Amino acid sequence: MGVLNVTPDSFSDGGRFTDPEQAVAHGLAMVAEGADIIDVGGESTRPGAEPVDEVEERRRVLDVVASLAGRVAVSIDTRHRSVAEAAVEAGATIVNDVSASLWPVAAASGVGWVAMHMQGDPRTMQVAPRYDDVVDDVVSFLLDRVDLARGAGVAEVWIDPGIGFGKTVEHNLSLLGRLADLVATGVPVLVGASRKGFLGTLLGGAPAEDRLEGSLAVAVWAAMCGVAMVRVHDVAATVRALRLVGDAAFVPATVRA
Ligand code: PMM
Repeated sequence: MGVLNVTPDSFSDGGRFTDPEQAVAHGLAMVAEGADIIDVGGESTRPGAEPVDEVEERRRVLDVVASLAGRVAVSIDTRHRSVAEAAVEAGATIVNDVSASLWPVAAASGVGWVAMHMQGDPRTMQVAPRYDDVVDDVVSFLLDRVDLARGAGVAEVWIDPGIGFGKTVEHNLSLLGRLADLVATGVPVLVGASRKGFLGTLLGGAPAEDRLEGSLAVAVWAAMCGVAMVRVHDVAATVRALRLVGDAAFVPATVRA
């Protein structure tokens, strides 16, 4: 899944793709690099971000979704019902829902749905995140949401631990270390760690544009844990890394499968 943030203020690519033509071109470039899905978002959810007016969010994303849909599978990254509905109308086939609350939109329109875990909201989520056991808490939250969505008739459901959303570095590492627990639920798992802040911390303070090795390491680790999809900015490098490991003779066939 290639990240296409049509926002002025996302932490790593904010402001680069606010022009719809540039955004579509970047989306198609990621497809050429090997992305299967383009994830279009019009509201930054970075820590501390202020909410965006839904009219403005729709204005940012709809033309881009409409241009890309039909050429590639498009997901809409939003926590707002009206944005999800309009994007599906424009051709998006997955609602990538960082609020884990929009399954009724997916149920009503017959599209896929990603339930991502977040503690709190983007403005305050990094202030003092707390869990009993972060992995158990996240898994049980997500499984509750999966039941609700499936009960409402959503056929394609994904779960995502929400790396960086109300989580300390230790919380993120616990979730990544126990990705097998999420995979064991049997629900396909999506992980988005690309260029995130905890990688900067682990890489000795590296800025967002200098976290490629960390992003690739996590993508490869996630795939080897059985994660079905990774959400990334650096599509070409990620596809190369995943193919290298997936095709490499040193990886036992049982692990590759
Ligand atoms: N992370 C961001 C935005 N949307 N969606 C899912 N499903 N999982 C994520 O981890 C996720 C997301 C924030 O990252 P960005 O600002 O680089 O888009």
